[in-house]
Amino acid sequence: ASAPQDRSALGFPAGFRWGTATAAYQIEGAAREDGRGPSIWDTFSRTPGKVHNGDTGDIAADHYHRMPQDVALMKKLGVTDYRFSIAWPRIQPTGRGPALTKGLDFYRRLADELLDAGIRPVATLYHWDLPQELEDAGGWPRRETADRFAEYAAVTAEALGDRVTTWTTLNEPWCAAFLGYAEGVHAPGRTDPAAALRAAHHLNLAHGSATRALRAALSPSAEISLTLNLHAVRPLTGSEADLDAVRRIDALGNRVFLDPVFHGRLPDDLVADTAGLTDWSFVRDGDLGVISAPVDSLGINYYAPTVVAAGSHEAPSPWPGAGRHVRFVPLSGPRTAMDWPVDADGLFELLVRLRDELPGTALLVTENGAAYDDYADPEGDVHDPQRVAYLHAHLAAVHRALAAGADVRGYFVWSLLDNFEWAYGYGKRFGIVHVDFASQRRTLKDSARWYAEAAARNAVPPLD
Ligand code: GBH
Repeated sequence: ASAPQDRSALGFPAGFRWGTATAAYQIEGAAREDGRGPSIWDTFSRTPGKVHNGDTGDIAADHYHRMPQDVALMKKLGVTDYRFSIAWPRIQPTGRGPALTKGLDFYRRLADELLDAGIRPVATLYHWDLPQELEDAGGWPRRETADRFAEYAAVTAEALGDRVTTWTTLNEPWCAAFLGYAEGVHAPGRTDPAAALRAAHHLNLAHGSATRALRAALSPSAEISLTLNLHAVRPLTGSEADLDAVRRIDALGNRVFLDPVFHGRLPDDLVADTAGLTDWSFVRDGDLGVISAPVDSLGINYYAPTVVAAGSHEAPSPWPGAGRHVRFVPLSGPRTAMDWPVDADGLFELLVRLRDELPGTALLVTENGAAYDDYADPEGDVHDPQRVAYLHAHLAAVHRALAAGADVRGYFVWSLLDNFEWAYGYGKRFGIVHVDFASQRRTLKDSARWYAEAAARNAVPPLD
């Protein structure tokens, strides 16, 4: 279902940002160094049965000790931007109080290395590593966590704002709230749908309060953003019942964040659909005004579309209140090693929707990529033709969206390095750079060379 194969290169607008992305817990390791406190992912991954193979992020890709080498790799690839996350428990080990100099120093050095290499640092403040003490005090379902986040944002931006001018508050609050507190497959592993809805609101509030703090701490030209994993939801058929299933998943997967942040309102249908779980009285007067503080761009993470029909699915589920109304329909066709379908049209659909719904908002594809089983030839070169094809198809979809008038400013491949893939541990590899986790040796995959060519030409090269 994709456009006919274009044999020539697809040119992108001048200044298009070609980035790579990572997250602190997935690559840094050094979990007990320089005063870093425990996060909910340390606790979760060390709990037997939660993560594939008992893997943890204790060592991960050892990026904390190999950061200059990893930046040198990106310089070699010629990327313009690097999206990384800051580990909150390196800055405030308990989620409160003064910032640790050693923690800030690591990210200062990272930013300096990037700037020296001509790469723009794009810092995400929260990619899921909540300080454990804040979870013990109630976690995201508790309102105070949003206040703590705004303080963390302020101290971090004050320390790094001279070097880092592009900031993202949260990565994928949907995952933090619904995989973490409703389905329980991510930290902290709770299965309480009502708590997950509270978490979603407090993540929105955290985003808004942090945006306010960032504006106060940063120069007026700083770029402030939020990254959402928006769902490209499609109905199985055009029936009214299937369209209602789409509406429900769109509310719980997309509008629960888009409407408060961009329109200062809660979706009425979401409130109605979840009435059996909560009355939403945790939303206080003024909250929606805080949450809708203007942002400079929206980050979208896209992997695969979602097809739904009227029906039901079992608990625990990440979809509070939708269990008796929605059935998830597996898409046929090729799949990645995650068993996620490959369908670049979903990315096009999302970008065109945002073109229409959020005119004037710059868009960034802050994550896109695929896990595949790579293979090394006798010379040790790592080949990943399926990843190259995946990236090609999705960048072609971005190109089509640009031609259709979507204001897409950049694309960040997930991920620079093979890393700790959350509940899947080290079993799934998303990197364009292979990591041998025994030796910590990095090897460019074919996809890295292909992506470097795209960045160099500012165009997507044809597949051969
Ligand atoms: C991102 O989350 C994370 O930000 C990143 O840290 C992570 O490593 C990366 O993706 C890869 O997983 O079953 O076909 O409906 C991704 C969130 C939510 C995307 C579940 C895929 C299911 C696809 N994911 N979703 S499907």
